[in-house]
Amino acid sequence: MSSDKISVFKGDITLQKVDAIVNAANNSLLGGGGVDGAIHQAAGPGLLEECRRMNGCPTGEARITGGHNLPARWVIHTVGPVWHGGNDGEAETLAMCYRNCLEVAHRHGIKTIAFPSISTGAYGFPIEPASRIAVREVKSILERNESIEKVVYVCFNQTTYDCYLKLIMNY
Ligand code: AR6
Repeated sequence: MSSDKISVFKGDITLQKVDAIVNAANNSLLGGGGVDGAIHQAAGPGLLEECRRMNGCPTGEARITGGHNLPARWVIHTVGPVWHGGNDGEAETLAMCYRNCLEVAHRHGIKTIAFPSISTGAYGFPIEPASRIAVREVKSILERNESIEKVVYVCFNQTTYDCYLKLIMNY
């Protein structure tokens, strides 16, 4: 399903043929479970080697590496907030993840990018508010920035897919 430059896809982000895929990483950038584990698995050991040289990433920021064995040329790693009930600045930090990823993408001339649903797995951010933030932030940047041509939200399960789809259709 797509609305202008934004689309929603159900499946595995590691298979996306886009310029960059986003990784929902942790502060160490040294891999983990969920989408992070899947990306490292598909990219191969070269990704971990490159990540080791980055010295981690603060929450809300983004770092870029090559895609190694992935179809995507780049991986943009961001660290979402851990959900602590919602009064700990989680919403603003999650918004920063999307903004910083698109800022890094813009600086590298990336035109097509795929996002997973950051923070809504192991980090426990509820999907409804998280998807609203994801769509709001991306839309607002695309309105001001002509360089990014396509953003795909890659949803790994039906609930996540339904949430994003509803939001995209209502925009
Ligand atoms: N493609 C797309 N989405 C996926 C994939 C995949 N292959 N695999 C899982 N997801 P999570 P977080 C979805 O837990 O909440 C890691 O251990 C998943 O269903 O991957 O930001 C890191 O190292 C969910 O909807 O990321 C951190 O320690 C979404 O991706 C921590 O987890 C995010 O779930 C980060 O937690």
